[in-house]
Amino acid sequence: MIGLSPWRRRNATGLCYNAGMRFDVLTLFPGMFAGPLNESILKRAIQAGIINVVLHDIRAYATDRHRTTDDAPYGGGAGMVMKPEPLAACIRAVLSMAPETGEPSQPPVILMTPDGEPFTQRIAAELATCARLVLVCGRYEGVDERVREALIDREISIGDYVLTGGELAAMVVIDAVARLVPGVIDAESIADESFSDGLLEYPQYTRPAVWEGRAVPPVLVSGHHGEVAQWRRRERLRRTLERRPDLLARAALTEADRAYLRTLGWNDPTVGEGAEHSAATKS
Ligand code: 6GU
Repeated sequence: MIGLSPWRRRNATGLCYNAGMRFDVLTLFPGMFAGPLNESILKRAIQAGIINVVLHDIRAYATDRHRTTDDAPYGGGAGMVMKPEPLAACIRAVLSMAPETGEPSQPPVILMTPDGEPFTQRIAAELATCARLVLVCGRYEGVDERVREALIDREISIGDYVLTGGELAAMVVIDAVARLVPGVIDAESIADESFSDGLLEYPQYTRPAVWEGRAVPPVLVSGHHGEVAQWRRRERLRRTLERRPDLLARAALTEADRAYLRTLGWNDPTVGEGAEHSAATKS
């Protein structure tokens, strides 16, 4: 285990954030985590002591000779269910492991499961304010419901498809949360990115200026910072309208944004009879 003292600070906005963060992962397959944690940004953050990932093998908490962790479902049906005893013993053992210093409360215990709450950037940001998270990876057809009732605080899914287990989903959560922990990547990339303001990203280009006959948009090499900013904003709006029009309803849009979107055929929900009616009833 890499030593790390999770402690909390408050920034100017009064929000809690961490100087470091610990993830405890409970899994039957700890080997699945070696690849993602040993490359690139997560590797560097772990080496720097900014994040700490502690893997716990649920099978080590099985007490029978065969170290059984699953059993057939009551009522019949296909597949196997994770037995309550080894999983509960593992969760309780992890919760009893004293944090190194200063942690104010018990960490949330989160079950990775396809019937959980859909994971979003908003949830990633919320989880990134925790000093410590406990991620439980479900396997087989599911987890005994009584363990969920007794020991699980929250259930998260990473999308509407079925994985063979929660391990890849836990890695997705660790990756999305870890990059929001101060010091893991530079703050500017976070502030700038898709989803933080509800719009998709603008297209990016790097050298050469012409590649296989395709030129970079001239505005980007013009040196006019104001025009570059306007072009990028419009590209974000155009892309979001084309690919994810559902996001526009919740995006932070200026009047200029709305005017531009209308030139692209967007149906502005604040313009028209419904909006006029609600404005009239409010005043
Ligand atoms: Cl968290 N687990 C599994 N097994 N499948 C999933 C998932 C989680 N999220 C989406 N599909």
